[in-house]
Amino acid sequence: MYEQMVTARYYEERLQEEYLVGKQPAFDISAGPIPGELHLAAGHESSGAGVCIHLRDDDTVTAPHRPHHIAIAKGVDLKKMTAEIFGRKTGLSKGKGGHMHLFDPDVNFACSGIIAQGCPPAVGAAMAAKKRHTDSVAVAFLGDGAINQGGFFESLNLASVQNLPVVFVIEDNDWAISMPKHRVTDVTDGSQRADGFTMPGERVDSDDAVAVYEAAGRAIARARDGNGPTLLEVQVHRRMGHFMGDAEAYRPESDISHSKRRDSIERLAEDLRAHGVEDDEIDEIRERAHERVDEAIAWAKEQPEPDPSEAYEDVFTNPPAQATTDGGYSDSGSTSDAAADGGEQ
Ligand SMILES: Cc1ncc(C[n+]2csc(CCOP(=O)(O)OP(=O)(O)O)c2C)c(N)n1
Ligand SMILES: [Mg+2]
Repeated sequence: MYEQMVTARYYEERLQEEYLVGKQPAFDISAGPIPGELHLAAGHESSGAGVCIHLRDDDTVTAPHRPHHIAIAKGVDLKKMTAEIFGRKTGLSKGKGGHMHLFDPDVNFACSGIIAQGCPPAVGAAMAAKKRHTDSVAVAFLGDGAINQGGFFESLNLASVQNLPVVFVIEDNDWAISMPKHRVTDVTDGSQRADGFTMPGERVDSDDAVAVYEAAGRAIARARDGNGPTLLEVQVHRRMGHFMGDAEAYRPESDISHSKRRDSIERLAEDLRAHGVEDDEIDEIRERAHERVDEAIAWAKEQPEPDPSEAYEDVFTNPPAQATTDGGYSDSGSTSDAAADGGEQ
C-alpha cells in the first residue's frame, strides 16, 4: 500500500510539472504536452490503495474525474495510462480519452468525468458476476459532491434489492469544486445513506491507511462471500485546487493548511517504522516508485501523436447509418435506415 501511495503522489507531482509546460504566462488550458483539465488527487491516496489492495484483476473498478491514485492501485498499466494523459496514440484509448477517461480492460478499470457516472456500470458488473456465478466484485468510487445524484441512489437501491457484490466508496474531501459540502448535503456522515437500504455503511478516516484497509477488507469480503453491497465513506483531504489552475479564491486558508497537515503517506511510513521496517527499506520503496514513474513519463513523451484522420474512429460501437466514413454526418440518411441497421449508437 505504501508503494502504491508513494507512486500516486510522485506521479501527480511529475504530471503537475509537465502540465504547466507551455500553459504560461496566460493560462491556456489547451496548450502544452497535457492538454485539457487535470484533477489531482493528492490527499486521497490511502483510499485508492486501501481499497484496491483487496481486489483482483477480474474485479471491476469505476472511478471519477480524479482517478490516478485509484488507477495505479488497481494495476492499470502506468505507461499506457501516461500516454493516454499525454494524448498519444499508444495510450489506453489511443489518446482520445485523456486523464478523465481511462479504460483498461486488462484490469477492468474505467473512469468518467461525469460525476456519479461510475455507479450504474459498477452495479452492472456486479450483476454480471452474480449471474455468471463468479466471486468477482465491483467497486464504484465517487466524490462527496456526487452523492446527491439520482444515479447514486438508484444504484444503491438496485444493488441492495438484488444483493449484489458491489462496494460504493465515497471520497469525502468536503468540496465539490468551490461548493463546500455543508451547503448541499445535510448529513455529515455520507455512509448513513446506507440506512435507507439493506446494506451496512461505514465511515473511516484516510489519515489512517490501515483503518481504510480494514474497513475495505470487511466490505469486499462481504461482497465476495455473496452477502451483498456496502457503502463506505473515506474522509480524504484535497491538498490542491479542484483542478490545475484553480486559484482557490473561495477556500479559507485555514482549510487548505489543515488539509496539507494531514498526510496518510507520512503516517503510514511511521506505522511501518513502528512495525520494524527500516528507513533504508522505506527509501528503497520510494526510489523504486520514482523510477517507475519517471520511466513511464519519459516513455509516454516519446510516443507518436494520433493522426487527425483517426479522430472519428472508435467513437461509436455501432455507428448510426448517417455517419459517413470520413467522420462527417449525412443528411440523406433517414431515421428508418438507422432503425433498419439496428439504430443503436
Ligand atoms: C453530472 C455532472 N454534473 C456536474 C459536473 C461538473 N463537475 C465536475 S467535478 C464536480 C464536483 C465533484 O465533486 P466531488 O464529487 O466531491 O469530487 P471531488 O472533485 O471533490 O473529488 C462537478 C460538479 C460533472 N462533471 N458531472
Ligand atoms: Mg469532493
